[in-house]
Amino acid sequence: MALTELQKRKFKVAFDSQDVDGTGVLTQEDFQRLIDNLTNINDKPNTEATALYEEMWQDLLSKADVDKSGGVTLDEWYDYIEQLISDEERLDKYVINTAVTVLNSLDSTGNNKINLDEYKVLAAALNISESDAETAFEKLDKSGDGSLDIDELKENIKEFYLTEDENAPGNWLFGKF
Ligand SMILES: [Ca+2]
Ligand SMILES: [Ca+2]
Ligand SMILES: [Ca+2]
Repeated sequence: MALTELQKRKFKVAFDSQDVDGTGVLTQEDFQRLIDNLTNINDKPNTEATALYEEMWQDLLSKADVDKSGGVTLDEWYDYIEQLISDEERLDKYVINTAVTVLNSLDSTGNNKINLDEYKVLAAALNISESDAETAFEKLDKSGDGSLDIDELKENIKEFYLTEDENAPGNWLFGKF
């Protein structure tokens, strides 16, 4: 199953937001910077979230870096996601891990939900503009109660990877696409 044009567009946005230094390759340095930005909220390092993000990076590298160059190119990224989304069990596990990790690192108030201010920390780390972050948050908050709970996170993450509907809210996970 080949990726659709919409999927390629979205997955490139996800790739570019994680390629912090803009080299066109995802490396340990990009992830270290992302992890630092996402786990040092209120100047308190979150060691649990750090460990989870490091595990995600190691998993990505071991599965996506086919030529063992130490980095993941856009083509390697596309192949990796294509495999990920064609394996329902693996995708479900990935979606849950991602949702838990994001919630764990961003929920500074400890209510198991992410509000707009907390989402903006993620958006800033991923180089999403403030106005795009506001638009994205409004769409991702499907219940419209001003926060994202674990179920909304899981739904949106899964939708981001799977949907072929241009208007699906989950498309906005990494901002404008
Ligand atoms: Ca890079
Ligand atoms: Ca590589
Ligand atoms: Ca909500």
